[in-house]
Amino acid sequence: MAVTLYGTPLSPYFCRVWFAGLAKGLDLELVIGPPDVASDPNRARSPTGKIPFIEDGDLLLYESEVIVEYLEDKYPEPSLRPTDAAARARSRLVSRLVDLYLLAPVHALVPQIRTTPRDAAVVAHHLDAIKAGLARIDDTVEPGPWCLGAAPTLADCALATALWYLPNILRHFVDDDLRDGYARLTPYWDFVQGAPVFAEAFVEMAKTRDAFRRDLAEKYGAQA
Ligand SMILES: N[C@@H](CCC(=O)N[C@@H](CS)C(=O)NCC(=O)O)C(=O)O
Repeated sequence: MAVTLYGTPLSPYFCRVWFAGLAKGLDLELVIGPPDVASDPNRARSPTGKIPFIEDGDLLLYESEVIVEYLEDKYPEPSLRPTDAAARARSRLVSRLVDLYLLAPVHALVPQIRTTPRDAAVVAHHLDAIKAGLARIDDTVEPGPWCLGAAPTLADCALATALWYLPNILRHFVDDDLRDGYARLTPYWDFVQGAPVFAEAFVEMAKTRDAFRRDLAEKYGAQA
């Protein structure tokens, strides 16, 4: 029986699990909810009220990083874990940096999107944190061409999806692409957005994003 994954391609956490399934060649059954997560009725089944979560028989599991580790344990081959302990720790470190030092400050900006007037100090604080997070990740990865070498790891599932997601929020605050200008991260982003294994997923993610932006434009006009 297939593992069922709930969420939306607009969520970087959902996409992390989706990408892990793709990189492992797993046939995950996707249950796609509305891009506006607040209106997703499936959230009621998740203990945290958040997506993503998976169902695998009787097991309901949530938290994206825990889910991808579960998929690794259940389906060890092909492995998305580096073989030696130090490299494996670095892969986990990249995922942790993405969660705590990149996506956390990105999401902290969300309440400011439609606040008028915005709190300039709060916005500046979170933008600085995002830049610091990107710099830390840039120091940590070693693309070759995947973010930690010749083969994809769980770090790629976290990082590629977070990098894709950034402009969805940051376009409200900065004109520049904050992914530009890094010695390792920028060429990595160039590589991974063209990686054949994720190509169809990136197309679906862009379609979902564009449809959502059209909805927002109807609702909020120029401020969408
Ligand atoms: N740490 C969680 C974060 C999940 C998360 O924040 N999901 C968002 C969508 S991107 C959500 O469901 N938000 C709804 C809410 O917080 O009410 C994970 O890694 O799965």
